[in-house]
Amino acid sequence: MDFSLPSNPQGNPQEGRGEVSTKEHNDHLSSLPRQRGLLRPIRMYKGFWVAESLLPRVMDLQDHFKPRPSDLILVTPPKSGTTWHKALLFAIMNRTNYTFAQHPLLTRNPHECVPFLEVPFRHRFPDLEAIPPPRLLATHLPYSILPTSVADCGCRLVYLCRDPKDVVVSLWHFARKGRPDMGLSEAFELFCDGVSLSGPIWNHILEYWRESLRRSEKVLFLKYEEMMAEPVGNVRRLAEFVGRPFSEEEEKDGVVEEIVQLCSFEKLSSSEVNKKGIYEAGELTVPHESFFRKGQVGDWTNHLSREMGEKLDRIVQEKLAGSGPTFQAS
Ligand code: PAP
Repeated sequence: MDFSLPSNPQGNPQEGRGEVSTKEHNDHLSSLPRQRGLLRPIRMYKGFWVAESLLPRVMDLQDHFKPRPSDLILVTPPKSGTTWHKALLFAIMNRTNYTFAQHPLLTRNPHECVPFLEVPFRHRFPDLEAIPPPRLLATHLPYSILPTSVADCGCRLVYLCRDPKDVVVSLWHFARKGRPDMGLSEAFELFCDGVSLSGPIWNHILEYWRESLRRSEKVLFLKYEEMMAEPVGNVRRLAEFVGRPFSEEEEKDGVVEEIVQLCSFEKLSSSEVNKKGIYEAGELTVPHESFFRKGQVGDWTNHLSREMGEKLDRIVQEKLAGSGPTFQAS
């Protein structure tokens, strides 16, 4: 994602535009409901909470982003396995370009390999136009905030979500490094009220769930829990979906297992770059190690009471109105 690095695995795009400050946008922005947010101030935009500092970029994307049919976009609510799936998709898409012994993922954080549409990296927005096809991109944006051109152009979306109980716990651990005053119960109540980055999470999930039913050949809906339970089978599924199925020879050579291993929590979290590196996303400076906490299903039971778990389950089930995905009880 560092587009100033000449050895960027996705090309060498120059500094992006991304600084739209038209009066119209600014007036609109300052009229939107505002909250302090867990990590940084957020505003309610088209029914979702978006980081205030990213809104000009989001509006700019809506007006100017030019998706290509060959694009592949990973979409996640924050803390649902983005870093892991950036790594998996990058490894799948680039498997003929690198050996596993000398792979970019051994020396770069996955966020450096796959840019977010809306998040700056080292104070710049990516110049999306300069990335050669097929572009591998990522976003936390809800479907209704994505530029409509994304659906029209027919590019593929991989959507990944996670049990909201584990999401809120992961989010709180991440956020409290910057906001030590934020208690878990306060973060939990805000989350239950729908107040979280790209939230309400249930609407985020529901929008992509519906789209995956409507356009299953273009929108793949995945859950963190099923990826954890069966990574090899699901990496095959991902490769097929993105139009790069594994050949018989690759299967024989164990390429699928190599990818799973390369992107595993243990492997990624133990690399030097992920133990020591820093991720700079505009006003946020985050140690890479913060993206690798526990990587487990059901860790919420160590932090939330049973009543809290039941409350969030009830809210999510009700909001998904019986028509969306379910999350395993743990
Ligand atoms: P982001 O939204 O800030 O990019 P994201 O990568 O989506 O964060 O989520 C981080 C979670 O994924 C962490 O979960 P935890 O707090 O419950 O532990 C992190 O540990 C987990 N994670 C990171 N890498 C992997 C991996 N390779 N396999 C499984 N889980 C992982």
